[in-house]
Amino acid sequence: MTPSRREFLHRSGKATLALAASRWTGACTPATRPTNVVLIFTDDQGYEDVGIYGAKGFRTPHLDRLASEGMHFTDFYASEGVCSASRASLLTGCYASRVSILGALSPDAQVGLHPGEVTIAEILKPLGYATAAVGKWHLGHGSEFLPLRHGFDEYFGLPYSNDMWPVDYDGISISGVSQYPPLPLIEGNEVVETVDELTDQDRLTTRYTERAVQFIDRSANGPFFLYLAHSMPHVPLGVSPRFKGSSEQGLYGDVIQEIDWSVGQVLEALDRNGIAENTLVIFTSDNGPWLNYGNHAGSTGPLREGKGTALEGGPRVPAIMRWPGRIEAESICDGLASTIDILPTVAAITGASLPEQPIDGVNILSLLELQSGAVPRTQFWFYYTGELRAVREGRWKRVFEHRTRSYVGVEPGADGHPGPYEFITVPEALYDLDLDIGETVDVAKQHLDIVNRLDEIGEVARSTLGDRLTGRIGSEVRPPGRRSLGRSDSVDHLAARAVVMTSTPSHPSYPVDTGVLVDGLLGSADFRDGRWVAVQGVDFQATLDLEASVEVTRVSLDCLQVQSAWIMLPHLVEFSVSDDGSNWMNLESVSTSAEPDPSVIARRLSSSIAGVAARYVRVTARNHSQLPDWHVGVGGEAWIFIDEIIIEGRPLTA
Ligand SMILES: [Ca+2]
Ligand SMILES: [Ca+2]
Repeated sequence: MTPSRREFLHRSGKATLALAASRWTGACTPATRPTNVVLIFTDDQGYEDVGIYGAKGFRTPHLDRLASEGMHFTDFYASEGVCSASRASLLTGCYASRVSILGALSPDAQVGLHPGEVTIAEILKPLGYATAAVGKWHLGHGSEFLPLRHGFDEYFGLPYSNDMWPVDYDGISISGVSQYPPLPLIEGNEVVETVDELTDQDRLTTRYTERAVQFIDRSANGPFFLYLAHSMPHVPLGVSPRFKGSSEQGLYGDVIQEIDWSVGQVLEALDRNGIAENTLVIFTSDNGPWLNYGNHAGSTGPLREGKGTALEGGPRVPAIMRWPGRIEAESICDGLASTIDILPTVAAITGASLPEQPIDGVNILSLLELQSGAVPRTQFWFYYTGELRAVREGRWKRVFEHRTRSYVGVEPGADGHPGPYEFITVPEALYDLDLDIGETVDVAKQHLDIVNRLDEIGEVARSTLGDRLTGRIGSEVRPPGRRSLGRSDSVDHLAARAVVMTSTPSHPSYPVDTGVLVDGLLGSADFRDGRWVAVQGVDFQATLDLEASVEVTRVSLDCLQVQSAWIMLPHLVEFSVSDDGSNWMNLESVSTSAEPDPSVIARRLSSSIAGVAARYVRVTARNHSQLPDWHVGVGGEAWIFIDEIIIEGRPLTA
């Protein structure tokens, strides 16, 4: 392995830390004004895609200035290499698995950041901070999840990724059926425009910047928190005309140069208002580059793989923090730190209260202040969509065997078109990131004691936050916010707590006890909420024993439809009742038609009868088995998701 520039940075960083610590004697005066916080978050910007980190083919003078006036980090991690998970962590100080925001939420997602989760904006509000979110949100797009519900006074931006739109890779609108609705631009909770063309994408960075600067100008007198989350440089790339062709690299470089200009505008606004001294500015990225986009993707430098992986190129990102008078100029931090540490650090700086619920972040003020020997973060857990793929302690990274996307050995796309992924199994290994930042040499055999210790850390992670690789359920996982189906959460009826016998258990991917069918609780729009019994490609039958005869007047079955997730209403539901368990009386069946319908609904399918004495009730839900012709998954196995079997009537009078 040839020594990389990163290794050089690493070594020089240690020297700088040591030097700085000796002349940094804590002589700073206490801030007389509250500290403002500006958090700039870019999308898919690679570890190397800032001048000071080694960018090639474009320049970032404003980011480099930010670093020269503050600190930049060599070992800083977004929580996961994917958008929604990363953002949930940034704003809550929690690993994404703790708050159950996994992957990248799609426009038909029925979950979002739980309204009870506490964000950076929410810890600052009680202190009188003005708060604004500008740009990409991606933590749920319904008004119940948008920034105004999470502590922000104002919001302007896209609710999810800018490629979730009905436009093809050439920028041409898709004429037929698209997976995606028009891409909304949101002000507050309202859609004010749609982003329909590449020229609309071109304006996003400048429009976000104008909003951010307006907010700073308006809020300069009081403390404020600005969260500026650029949609760029996520594909499809867009750049304003004055930056088009401005870099040697091409469009990606142009886009970064406009983001850099944006950073300069923010810094200028702080200077103009005389508040640079009492403002902490943080710049980082949500995950590594989407490498199969070739010249429309960034670079990880020496790191292995990129976005969508738990190898270093996925979560390790550039990070710069400036806080004049408190963070030494031109300092470099090679301590372990993460986006999840920003919330507790901001809390420590501002005196805000931490959330009452447990979080995973730690206060890294000691790193910012170059306190000698400070190691506020000793470990990092590399989750990806619920899988614990690796853990790090100090210089050591223990990778657990897992399947992953890979960009190695496949030809990337170009000019806005993606190339394919490879999928590989990464074997378990131990890497020494200080000597081998590229994760190339497994040193597990030479360090069995370290392997054992990191395996124990992995076990702690699994028991706390779960692990889909080993089928573990975490004891501290909290649920996501779930979109309401606009109805009560519970229902009272005669079959509550009846004995249930079913033709099949719920599918192993949705391991739900069939007792949920009569627990009086109704499922939400989130089919993963643990309240729906799921079967794929087969019919489902349940027989209830009410343990005594009752007078039944109506039998109903609650069924979910999420066609985009291949969940259909049963095409037929049959009902029958019996008083002795052998003589059955069929009630009227209910059929549904399988028409295209994008709405996520729960339909209660019912059959009424004149009061009949019955102790047993049987419900049979007939599946489509195969998805119909019009469905994108035509011929594939359809799912049905069913929940409560509701028995109405009255007890028999003696
Ligand atoms: Ca991203
Ligand atoms: Ca139920």
